[in-house]
Amino acid sequence: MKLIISIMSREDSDMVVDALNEERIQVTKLSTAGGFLGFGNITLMIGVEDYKVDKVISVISQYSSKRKQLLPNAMPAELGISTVLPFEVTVGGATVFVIDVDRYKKV
Ligand code: 2BA
Repeated sequence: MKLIISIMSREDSDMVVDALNEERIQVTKLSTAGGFLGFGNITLMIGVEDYKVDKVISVISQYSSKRKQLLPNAMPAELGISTVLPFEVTVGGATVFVIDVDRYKKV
């Protein structure tokens, strides 16, 4: 058995948890914060049989890997310009640890 620990944004974590629950994979969600930037993030703890590890990593990659997104960037009205110029930002990204579990027991 393995324990997968994965850190990602709160927005992405909702989709990851839903997709894992649909696969009948249990998840514990912790509210955490990055030590460097101090931004809030989510840490998921997922205990699974070894053969499910790749499936979990593929779900995490599908819903939380780094991607580009266009955001609207409205020009200030004082400039008399009504154009909205989109700009590109990078969102998402997950860190994944896979750890051997010596013993798993529910009492
Ligand atoms: P990422 O490497 O994508 O890391 C995002 C968040 O994932 C981190 O938030 C942290 O909460 C967690 N994380 C990543 N790698 C980890 C690890 N090996 N062990 C435990 N937790 C881990 P932050 O610490 O706030 O970092 C945010 C972003 O700032 C990082 O994005 C990275 O691009 C940058 N960064 C982090 N530490 C840095 C440093 N010492 N020097 C320069 N840049 C740093």
